[in-house]
Amino acid sequence: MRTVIVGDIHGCYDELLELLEKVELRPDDLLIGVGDLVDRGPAPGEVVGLFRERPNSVAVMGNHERKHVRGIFSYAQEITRLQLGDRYAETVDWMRTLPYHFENEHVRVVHAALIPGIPPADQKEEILCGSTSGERELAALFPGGHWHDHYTDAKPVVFGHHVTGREPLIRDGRVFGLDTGACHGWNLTALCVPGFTVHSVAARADHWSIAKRRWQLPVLKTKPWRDLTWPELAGTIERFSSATDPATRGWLESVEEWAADLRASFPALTDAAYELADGLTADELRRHPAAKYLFQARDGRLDQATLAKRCPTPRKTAELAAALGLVVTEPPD
Ligand SMILES: [Mn+2]
Repeated sequence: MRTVIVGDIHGCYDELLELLEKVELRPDDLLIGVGDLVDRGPAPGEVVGLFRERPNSVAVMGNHERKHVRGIFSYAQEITRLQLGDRYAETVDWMRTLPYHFENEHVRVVHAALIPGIPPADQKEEILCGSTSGERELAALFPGGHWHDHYTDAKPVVFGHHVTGREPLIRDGRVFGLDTGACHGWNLTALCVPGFTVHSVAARADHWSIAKRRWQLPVLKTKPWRDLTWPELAGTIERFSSATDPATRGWLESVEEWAADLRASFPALTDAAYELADGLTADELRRHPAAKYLFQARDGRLDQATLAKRCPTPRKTAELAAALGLVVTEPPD
């Protein structure tokens, strides 16, 4: 029985299958993923499925899993959420159960790092998995160097997290960095112990570059456009302004137009409020859904600036417009 440890897989399922074939993985071999099973690559669900369904398999918590567990959504996590669809919530529940380190008689495995000389069980999760705060702490502890430069514990340590290049980082037969950038089109690497042999397969594509383009429009469509404030809305459009795909560009332009139309409706809304306030009795004003604006209009105190302040989002603007009996444009589908 061997222990087969695989570096950051990041949804590269075809490469994982090829690698496991190459090492001739047997059912009684223990398979360990160093973490970052998901994000950036094409098939996170399949990778997770393999680790969950195969007996003798362990996945260590990576900083990418931890982001999902903590609900921290950057673009890569938004893509994974869409890729997993209905299975997303349940997959994240599984991620919650992942250990932050693994150890047997041959090796210890962590996703990102550990402080030499301290047992993994006594270390901070942030450091083990390489979260942003853990990285900061490590950088302060080892300025200008790496934690593993100082690793002299007897038991070999295996990790991923930092891409070491196309080749793994191997030092003194005791330090094994296995992230060889599979999701960036480089290699997926495994270490087999107790022989400590290293095996790699070439990635089939620069998966992350492809995913970034391919999922742009679907991710954009999941943004809560109606509930973003005007500055947030402009900022979101700005963040995607380098999109080159014509469908994405076209869609962003129609969102921009929709937002501009809504904001251009403030004078018309103000006018409508004055007109309505003129024709209604005090009692009717009180019962009106736009009562507070109508009372201000009746007293001549409603101006566009006040109205704009009360309409910080598209939804608020559309709701007021509807209350005042005006039709405003709908956002693009
Ligand atoms: Mn990674």
